[in-house]
Amino acid sequence: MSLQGTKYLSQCDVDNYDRNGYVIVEDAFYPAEVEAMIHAIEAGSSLGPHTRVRTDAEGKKTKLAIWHQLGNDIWAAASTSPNLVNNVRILLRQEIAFFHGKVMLKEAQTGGAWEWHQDYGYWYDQGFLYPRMLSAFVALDRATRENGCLSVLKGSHKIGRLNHVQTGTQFGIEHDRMALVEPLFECVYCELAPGSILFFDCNLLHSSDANKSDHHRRSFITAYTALGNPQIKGQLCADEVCQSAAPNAILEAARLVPET
Ligand SMILES: O=C(O)CCC(=O)C(=O)O
Repeated sequence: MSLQGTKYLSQCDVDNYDRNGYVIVEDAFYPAEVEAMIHAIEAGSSLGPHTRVRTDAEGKKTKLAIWHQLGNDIWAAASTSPNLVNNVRILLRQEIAFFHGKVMLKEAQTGGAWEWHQDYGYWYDQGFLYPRMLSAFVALDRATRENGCLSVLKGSHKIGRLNHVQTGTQFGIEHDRMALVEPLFECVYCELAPGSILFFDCNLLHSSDANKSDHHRRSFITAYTALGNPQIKGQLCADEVCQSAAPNAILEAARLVPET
């Protein structure tokens, strides 16, 4: 479905999300907003101190920048964009808190894979009691099979949380269990145009291949929890209502909107 302005997910989209574990919203961000985010990545600005490297099973590296606090920059504006947070409220059917945001830098020819995993495989260990959580993957470059778009196992969120083991410097599903699970579900390659969003349940099995193309695959992923999801304290905290930014906040943060 396409947002075309300020439309939100319909009941049919929510039903599809419940059944399949994911839903795609095409063209949710305007090209100028996507360009502003790409520019922010290329300029380095606020991402530098948050950037880490993760290694896949074959030793290939992929970079990501992750933050758990909303600052006062383009990434805070993007993470709280109405297209994201109001649709997350619709999908979770309740008030939400921001958990974290990431910029994924899967570089041309070198960017590594992400092994099959569930986000709740990580987040359970980070102390969240209920899997009432989800991620939103926003394509900044076109995401294709060749450059390592996200693959999802449709409907696999219904299997519940599986154990994760270390593979490279990532965590993934145990090999023997994955061999059993994979043939049970349709694998969908989520090819996305820049500015499109893939919302997916925290128990949906997903992975992505290495980038074998000459084009970067940069994306922006934000994670949210239902507000009030009990959490073991002393860990990463997500317990404040996530406010929605103004519709033009991304362009304002990039100083592309003239002051009046
Ligand atoms: O960016 C990717 O290719 C995979 C990211 C991912 O699986 C995740 O953040 O959970």
